[in-house]
Amino acid sequence: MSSTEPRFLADYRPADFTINTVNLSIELADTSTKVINELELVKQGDHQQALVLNGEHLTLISLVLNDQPLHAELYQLNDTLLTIPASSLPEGDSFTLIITTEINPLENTALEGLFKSGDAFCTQCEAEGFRRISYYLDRPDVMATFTTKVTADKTLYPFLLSNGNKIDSGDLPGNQHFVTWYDPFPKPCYLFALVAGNFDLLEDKFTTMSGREVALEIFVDKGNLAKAEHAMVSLQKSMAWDEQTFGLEYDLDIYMIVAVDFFNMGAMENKGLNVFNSKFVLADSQCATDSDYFNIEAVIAHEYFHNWTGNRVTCRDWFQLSLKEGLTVFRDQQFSGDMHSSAVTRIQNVRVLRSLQFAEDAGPMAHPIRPEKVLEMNNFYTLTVYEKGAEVIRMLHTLIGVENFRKGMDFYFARFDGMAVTCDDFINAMSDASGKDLTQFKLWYSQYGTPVIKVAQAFDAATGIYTLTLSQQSPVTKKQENPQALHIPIKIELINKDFDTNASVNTSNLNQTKLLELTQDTQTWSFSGFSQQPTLAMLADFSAPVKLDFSQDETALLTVMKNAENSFCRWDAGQKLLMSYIQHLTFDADYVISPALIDAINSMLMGGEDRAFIAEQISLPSFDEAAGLMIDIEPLALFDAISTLSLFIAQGAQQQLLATYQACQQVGEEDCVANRALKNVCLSYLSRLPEYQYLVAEQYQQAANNNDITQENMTDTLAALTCSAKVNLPDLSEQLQHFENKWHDTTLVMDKWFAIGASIVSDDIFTQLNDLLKHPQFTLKNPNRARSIISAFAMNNPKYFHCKTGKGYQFLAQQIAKMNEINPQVASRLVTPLIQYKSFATAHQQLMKAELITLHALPNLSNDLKEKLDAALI
Ligand code: 0A1
Ligand code: ZN
Repeated sequence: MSSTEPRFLADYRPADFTINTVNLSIELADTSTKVINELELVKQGDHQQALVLNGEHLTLISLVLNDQPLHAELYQLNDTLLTIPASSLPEGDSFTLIITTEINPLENTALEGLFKSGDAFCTQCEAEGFRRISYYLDRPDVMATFTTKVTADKTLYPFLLSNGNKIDSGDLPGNQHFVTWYDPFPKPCYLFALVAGNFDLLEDKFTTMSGREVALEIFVDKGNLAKAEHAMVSLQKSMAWDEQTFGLEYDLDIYMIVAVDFFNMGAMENKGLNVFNSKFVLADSQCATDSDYFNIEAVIAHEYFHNWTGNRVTCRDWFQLSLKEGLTVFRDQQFSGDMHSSAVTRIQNVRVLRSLQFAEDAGPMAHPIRPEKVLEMNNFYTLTVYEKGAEVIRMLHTLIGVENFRKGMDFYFARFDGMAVTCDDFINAMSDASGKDLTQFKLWYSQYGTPVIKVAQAFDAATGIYTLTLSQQSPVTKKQENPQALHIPIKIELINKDFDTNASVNTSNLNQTKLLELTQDTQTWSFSGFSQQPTLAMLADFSAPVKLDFSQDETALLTVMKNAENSFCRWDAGQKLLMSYIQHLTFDADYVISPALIDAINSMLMGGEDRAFIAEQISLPSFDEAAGLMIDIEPLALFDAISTLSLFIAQGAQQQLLATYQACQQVGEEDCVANRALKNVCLSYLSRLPEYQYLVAEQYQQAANNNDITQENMTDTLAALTCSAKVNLPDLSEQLQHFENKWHDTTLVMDKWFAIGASIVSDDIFTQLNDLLKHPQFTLKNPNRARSIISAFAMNNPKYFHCKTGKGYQFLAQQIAKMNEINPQVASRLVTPLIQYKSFATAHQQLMKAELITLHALPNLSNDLKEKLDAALI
């Protein structure tokens, strides 16, 4: 219900009033929570502007200005704003305003502002949720110190939490009690948080590098204490890493994390009181997979790192969101790489970027990492702002080097601690620290779309000079008619074919690694001293978020796969080879795949790489990754092409796949994560062959019934179930029944069960989806649960999502329509696969578009959905 007018970056102006202190008193009750908000306001400069406060879904009880009641005729109120004209404001620059409102948390299914998650109260204020708690200057450049008194029933809500340090508490009549919190760090209201509930509490501590002791507290639903241990260890690792890597120390005496089941996003970095989707906190060996463990550590780190990059230095306005998000994602990716295999972490990050962000950047909602026009801010928590934003920071890191980057971070904090700043401020700090001119680099913040780099090579045998010409092109569209050349770091490796490909040692001096800075439309580099044309390995470490227009033949790709030093290039060459077969098969189902592929797969399986890396090497590009490289996609032909290739590899490499599967099963504790990863990729190939399908049943039986907590891990159970669902094996329904019986009481595990159910590759899927929707545990009100059917189907079941009757699109649209009434933010995220309709072949485009038109006509269309549908339907 926020304003339906778009806002523009170009219109930014500083606030006419600021707020020094906020004194909140919140008396919690399910349907009528009372909020008393006492503000100390300061007029900025000499002006006669009205004081305009944001507020939505609030019932105003009273206003008191400088201790005098403000009567209704002296202010204006509408659905989104409270306006006090200059004529009603007191003389002088400072004044106090006490606003009393009432809100209804129980009815708040949008999960923004104050809402109930199960039996607990909790808040979500980013980006503009505080205005659903009280009238306020709800913008990130208004920073105030908050004192928060929370009052509630003592039995139902023994824990009353807010930001900062606890300064007072006590009992009140009627079984009520209160706790008062004071946060000494001025903050924008989007970092405000409140939680009240009855939890189990895991406590530990961390001693900072300067010797201060910080209490660490993780609050989880009753009975889940043991499941918080991994999160606690992850937090301690994150705190230590940020001290070691960036010299950044935690600043309050207490750091709290609360896990809740009802949450729109992953987690939220509220000062001193993070609120987490329970999916990113709870894990134990029985119910979590290896990727759950990995993701929990990464999200805990991400939120912790925000304490400096986001909270101590925050954003001037929401257009600058990538200032905190791109930088913090970069930091969490570096952390994950340091904690695990940096090569595999990088590959996984690139997979996400290429499969999902590239599609966003080519779709109707494409925007620069610093958007210029926003209707609903919640629509801009995107892969572009986060993941491409992190790639932009990574390019900076590559261009100026690790030491200058660290120096730039030091400059940034020295200049801007306690302030709300811009992306330009960050880049300027990096430029000043490194002495590098980053003027052109800043274009990455204002241009959108994935640049394409065209590669041309030449070799002069007489002189031994190798010449490389690179041209760049960003998309030209109506919104971006004249894109400029970007400053792009291109890391390459030149592989000297002369050397013995069987040599296992001392290859390093034979390859040359270069960092090229592409700054013009077209640029040429020459390298001398080659007796034969070297083989080019482009984009080492994926040094820039670009697409390549570069066709390398099979021999060259095999050379890169074998001989590049850069692990990313070795992996990427393999993926290119696989992708070329997928492309051929999409256009010609009878295309004959070269048997050389089987040799390549076999040698990867037997190669000396670590097993997690091999798992990535032999995994096929996903449907989305492949789609990202095509135009006029025929989704069913693409699905069949991937299946054909998968079957071809399974048949051709079956012996080595089986041998590897068995070898991975034999190893003990050491590298068990990598072993499971490789084993399960092998299983997914083998499950395509009837003679090996017994392995899936065996693995399910063994893993799902193993109650030895030292060995149990849900990875193997889920991998077996996924194989059963993808191939629709006869044991599937029995396995799903067994799984449900075992886990029906565990919410997060049941989300996995629903997701498997929605991704079954079966002609019966629409009946099954309807059964799942009718399951007693299904509710659209819990976003994780809603996504477990709806997103799982749209993202993981391409064969039926894109079925030619259009039923898949219709299913998604029907669920979005329901969700629009319940939770607009989640509804708006669900629409992503439909708005990208223009990348598909005409028949699919039409079916998808018809659903978008139906949605556009919905009676209560939210701003969130409207912004996307408008963009998609022009
Ligand atoms: N800042 C959080 C993510 C977040 C963003 C928006 C939310 O509600 C609209 C909730 C969380 C992060 O980056 O982790
Ligand atoms: Zn973040």
